[in-house]
Amino acid sequence: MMDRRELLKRTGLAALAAGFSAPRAFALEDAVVLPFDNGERPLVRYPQKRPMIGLTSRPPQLETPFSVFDSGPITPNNAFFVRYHLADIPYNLDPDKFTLEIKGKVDRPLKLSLKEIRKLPATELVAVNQCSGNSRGFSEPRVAGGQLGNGAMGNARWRGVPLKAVLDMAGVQAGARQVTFNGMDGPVMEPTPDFVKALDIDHARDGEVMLAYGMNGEDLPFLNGFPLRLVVPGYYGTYWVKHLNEITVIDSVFDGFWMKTAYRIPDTPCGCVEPGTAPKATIPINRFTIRSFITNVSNGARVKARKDVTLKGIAFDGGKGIKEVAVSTDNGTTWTPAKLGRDLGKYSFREWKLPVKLIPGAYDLRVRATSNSGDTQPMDPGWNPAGYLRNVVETVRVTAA
Ligand SMILES: Nc1nc2c(c(=O)[nH]1)N[C@H]1C(S)=C(S)[C@@H](COP(=O)(O)O)O[C@H]1N2
Ligand SMILES: [Mo]
Repeated sequence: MMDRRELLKRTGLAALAAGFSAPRAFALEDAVVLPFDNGERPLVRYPQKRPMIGLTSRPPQLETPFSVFDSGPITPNNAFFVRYHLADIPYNLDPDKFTLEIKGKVDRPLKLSLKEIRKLPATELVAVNQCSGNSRGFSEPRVAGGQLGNGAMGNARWRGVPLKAVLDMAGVQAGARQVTFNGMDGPVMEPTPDFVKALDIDHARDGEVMLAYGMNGEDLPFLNGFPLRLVVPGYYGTYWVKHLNEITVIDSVFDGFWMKTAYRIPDTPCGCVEPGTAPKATIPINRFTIRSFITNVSNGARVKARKDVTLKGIAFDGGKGIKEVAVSTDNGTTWTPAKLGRDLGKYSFREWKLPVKLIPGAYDLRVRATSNSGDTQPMDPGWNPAGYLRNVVETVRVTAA
């Protein structure tokens, strides 16, 4: 017998699947202009999402309108960005038939249903998910890849089970070196490599890496990985495999395309190289660089002169936690510490605010965060061929009048 809730859930999913296959799924509502050449983007509407900045439609890639980040430290599910590589997305998956397989160098290979996973002891963690290519559109010289503004990031409260718990159930064998993660999406054409990512075994068993089914108190939105995704706190989104159904423990270093060739950064202290040059050696991209943003005023805004104007925004890093956020209104000569908002954990956005009083004139407002380990943001952007790791001190130009 199917109860009412179950029925609603199923019909809801069917409607969702229909929404994705209907030609109207990609409807142009309006347009936005990101502040770089060729930055014109349509605002598009997808199931479970509010109008989002459309980058591509096959597969869907949606950027969060930046104003969303001024509405609080948690990014609403319906505004959370979407990134896919491959267009064969499992729109018709049946959560009742979904299984997660754990195999490879384990004593007891497992196949867990969603129900079984949801019965395991749950944990919650607030963490930022950010695409490696976030802000790539600002790279100078320009680089290939999705030309993103600053909206390929979001912060959510994730709920699920520690990956460690499931690996322990399966019994990782001696000699294990890495764990690979594969989701249900796949390439449309044979030669395109499937999207598979890997973590070192110790990282996979750190107790924080999570198999998440919940996001901000709801099921994951379909486009954010329903019914199960990997959450890798502090690490770039590329590791956060969606529609995750296959985990394999291996005794080697995984050499699939998306680890060995793609998503690599220069093996230099800054992860950057001389603009326009190729790195001599590369490593897989890993933890976020530290970043901060002003969210309540944007370029070209007019603010009241000779009155207290409260600037506010967000900061985050790869997991050391934010120690300080400071603001400069005089081109970086002096910096005033802002007041930090509630601490939602070291992987979360941290809100900040600061009242400033400006005499009439034009200003470059700058914001700079420092982490508990002393890492801070550079005044000049670093460059690498894929436009990764951008964390230059952001500037917002305003006029006080
Ligand atoms: N199955 C699957 N998972 C994936 C991807 C993908 O293409 N397929 N892209 C990854 C990348 S590069 C990013 S940035 C994040 C984005 O997560 P989101 O779409 O939920 O915002 O998903 C990751 N997980
Ligand atoms: Mo990404």
